Amino acid sequence: MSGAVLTAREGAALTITLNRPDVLNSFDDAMHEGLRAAMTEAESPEVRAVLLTGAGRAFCAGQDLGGRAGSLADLDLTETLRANYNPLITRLRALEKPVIAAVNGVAAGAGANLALACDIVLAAKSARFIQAFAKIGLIPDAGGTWTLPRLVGEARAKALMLTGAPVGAEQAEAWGMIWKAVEDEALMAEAQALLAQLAAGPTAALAGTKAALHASGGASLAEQLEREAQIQGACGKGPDFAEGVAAFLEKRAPVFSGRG
Ligand code: T3D
Repeated sequence: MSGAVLTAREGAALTITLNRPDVLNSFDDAMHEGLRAAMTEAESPEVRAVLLTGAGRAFCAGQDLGGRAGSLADLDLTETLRANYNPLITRLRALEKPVIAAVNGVAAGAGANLALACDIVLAAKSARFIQAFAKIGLIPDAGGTWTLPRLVGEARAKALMLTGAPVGAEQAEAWGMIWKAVEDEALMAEAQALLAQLAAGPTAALAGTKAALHASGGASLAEQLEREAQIQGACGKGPDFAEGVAAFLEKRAPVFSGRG
């Protein structure tokens, strides 16, 4: 595992830390390589919930612009996105377990859109989200043009992306862009508690919930009702449904296996 990305397992809970604090955890090749390895670890069946955060004072400042100095004639950003950001966002969203982002500081460019691709976003009150792309002559990437308008509507997404104006965590919460803004000192404890809760959850049902929600945007009500029926059918045959019902009837906390 590259030092640019750290992973730590506690039981079924995996914490992934972006670890280039001197450059605000901006993406270079080592970071992408480390994230590919971390995603492979996240995809293993032993992992049932994932937390993504940043080392130091930032979450992630997007692409490392230091590596973009000088002649850019040979740079093919289409291929860069296809090779790095696109698979990362695709894998993150498709992960069959919940992914929490603990946004501990500024999240800019692809760093902002990486955070927003996670399932539940907690942010320190001092954190900011910045669609920084227009300031350097690029369009938003890492899925931002898809994710942000779905979260906050086209009017806000467009203004944020065309101006590069920062959004503070509390504003982001008020707009429904993130789940919650948390006092800075409380962020990691709250995120770790949520991680532990989700890692002990009915993993297949949580994965099914994600899948159903993700499919809903492009589906009719009839299609979505049928999708719910299919996924619920599978959940109904699994041990976690039996355990959930037994625990309810026995007035105790459920112990989910996460196996279905
Ligand atoms: O090229 C491709 O592959 C295409 C893909 C693009 C995806 C993208 O993400 S494009 C967008 C790239 N990111 C940005 O444009 C953001 C650049 N950074 C900033 O605007 C600011 O740093 C922040 C608003 C994020 C934070 O500001 P502030 O004042 O809190 O910190 P700072 O002083 O600007 O930065 C602290 C250090 O981190 C500084 O280094 P120094 O002076 O201490 O040696 C700064 O240069 C460095 N840093 C911050 N962001 C980046 C970075 N170094 C390299 N790349 C960065 N993105």
